[in-house]
Amino acid sequence: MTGPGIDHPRVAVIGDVGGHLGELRAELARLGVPDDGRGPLPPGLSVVQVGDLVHRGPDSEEVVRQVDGYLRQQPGQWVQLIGNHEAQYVRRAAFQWSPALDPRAADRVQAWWREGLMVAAVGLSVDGEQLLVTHAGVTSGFWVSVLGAPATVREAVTAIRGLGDDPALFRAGCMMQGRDPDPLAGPLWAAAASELAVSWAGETLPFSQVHGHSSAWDWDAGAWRLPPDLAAHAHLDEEDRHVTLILPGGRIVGVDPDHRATPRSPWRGWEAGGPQAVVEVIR
Ligand SMILES: [Mn+2]
Repeated sequence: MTGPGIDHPRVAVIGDVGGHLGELRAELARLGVPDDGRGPLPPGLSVVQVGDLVHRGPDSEEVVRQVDGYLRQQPGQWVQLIGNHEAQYVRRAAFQWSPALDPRAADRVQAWWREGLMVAAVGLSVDGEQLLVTHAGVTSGFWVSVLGAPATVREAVTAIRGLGDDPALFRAGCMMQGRDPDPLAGPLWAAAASELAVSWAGETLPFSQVHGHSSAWDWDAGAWRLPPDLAAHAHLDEEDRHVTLILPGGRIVGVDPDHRATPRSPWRGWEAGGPQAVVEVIR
């Protein structure tokens, strides 16, 4: 049953938090979490956090502690995706980051992965639109060559989770290698413009996607990182700090607020649902 006054189902996809506890709590408070965003998730609200919870800001350990509470106490309402910064703690580190998480927080992140509380993909169905949510997005090359071109979000989620610890999942692209775009950059690393968006140019998306990690818009330069033919189909939402690329078959929504050592403002999660909406989380 849904309707006014009832806690209707809704989903919020929260972008890269980067260790900014105050930013996470402010957004959770806005979504209805009591005690200034420290309390339990309210009925009806599901949160998907796209990964990169940690590292850039000052409070990574406390961010991990709060999320650990949701994953342990309200696992049906918090979906934690793995980002390249969490991957540092579940396998051999791909890059140097200082300061690293303290051992207790690192152990928690490792346990999330081991216990299946942190995953690489989740699906959403919102009023019939199917959206795949991953940290960095699934490129056309990865979709075909690694996943076998699944037609539905449900199949894509199953295929990505079935990869387990396969190195293909963790394959870094141009952001690590610093050179040409890699058509097989994995969904923890694909660069939003040169690897993700460009890979789908001229293709038909099998389904929509939501991702964090990086943005097709350069917030500092105030310019698209996209070639002009793709930029013509891209939309910027400066209030929410979202970027949407409309392509045949669906859309690709980027929700990374691009927090650095200092957080960006304003920003918001990407929300779906409402009194009339039909929302399903596809795990
Ligand atoms: Mn990332």
